[in-house]
Amino acid sequence: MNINWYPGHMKKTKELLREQLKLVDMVYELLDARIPLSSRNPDLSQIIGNKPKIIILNKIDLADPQVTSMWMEYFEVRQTGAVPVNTITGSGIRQVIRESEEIIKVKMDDLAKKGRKPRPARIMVVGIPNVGKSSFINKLAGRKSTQTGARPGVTKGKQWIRLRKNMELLDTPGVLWPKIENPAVALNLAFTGAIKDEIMDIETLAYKLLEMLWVDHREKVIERYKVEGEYGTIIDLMDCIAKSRGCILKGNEIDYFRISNIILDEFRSATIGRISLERPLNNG
Ligand SMILES: Nc1nc2c(ncn2[C@@H]2O[C@H](COP(=O)(O)OP(=O)(O)O)[C@@H](O)[C@H]2O)c(=O)[nH]1
Ligand SMILES: [Mg+2]
Repeated sequence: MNINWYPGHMKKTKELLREQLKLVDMVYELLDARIPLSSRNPDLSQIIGNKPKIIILNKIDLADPQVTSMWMEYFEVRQTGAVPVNTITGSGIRQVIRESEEIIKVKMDDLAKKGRKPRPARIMVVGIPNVGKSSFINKLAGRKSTQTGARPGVTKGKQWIRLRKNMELLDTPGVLWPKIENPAVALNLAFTGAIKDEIMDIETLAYKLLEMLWVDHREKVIERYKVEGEYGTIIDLMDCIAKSRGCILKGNEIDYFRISNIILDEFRSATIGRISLERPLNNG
């Protein structure tokens, strides 16, 4: 599982993030609700130091609601508030704003005590590619947002989005690369589409996905693809699904490429069902 971009980008990205983070008072860390640990960059806490942070569990519409509740508890126990969000519908956004206001108030009271003038709190969104940073920023900013442009005392060229009177968002989201030395993590990221088919070819990936689904979510596979409960091999199962979907080439060959794409797409869009790939208990 060689990923070419990983080692080269890692250091540069970290440095850039460190620079950007100097400008902000608070961080929104976006995680994929289906894989909160795999989508988390373990270096982040070291990079952001003691800045306040709100964890956003995004794409809850794709995750198993029961498992998401377990994750909420997991983060609560660890004293980091997490807010479940769907950035497509905007569900959870109001809670994010409410919790941010509380953190901002503490920060601004602190500044006031030091005799400093009040100013809007500056916030940055961080997360791995495809976790929903841009969608989140759009939903948070809404239509009323304005580009405030570069401000005095702040690095030139940085764009700030005014969210409300006391909040500004750095409009370049901080991109984190996931840690993917662990093959299970790499698979979770590939299954959910966080890393685009870079770790293996699409057919192997779909095979691995189907294998996992057959073990952990068999009833959903049976329901979706109207297959039997028993198969000799995963390939037999895949062939059966391919035939029922008309993925057949000339000469009666199975079109593995097409059926692989179908299975991956239907998993990623939760058409097969709302499935969480990580649970707090299994992952510690
Ligand atoms: N189902 C679902 N899809 C989402 C959600 N948030 C983002 N997406 C989708 O995930 C993909 C990546 O989103 P984007 O905002 O570009 O992610 P970024 O790379 O972190 O900026 C897009 O296709 C979004 O429509 C969500 O809450 N639910
Ligand atoms: Mg983006």
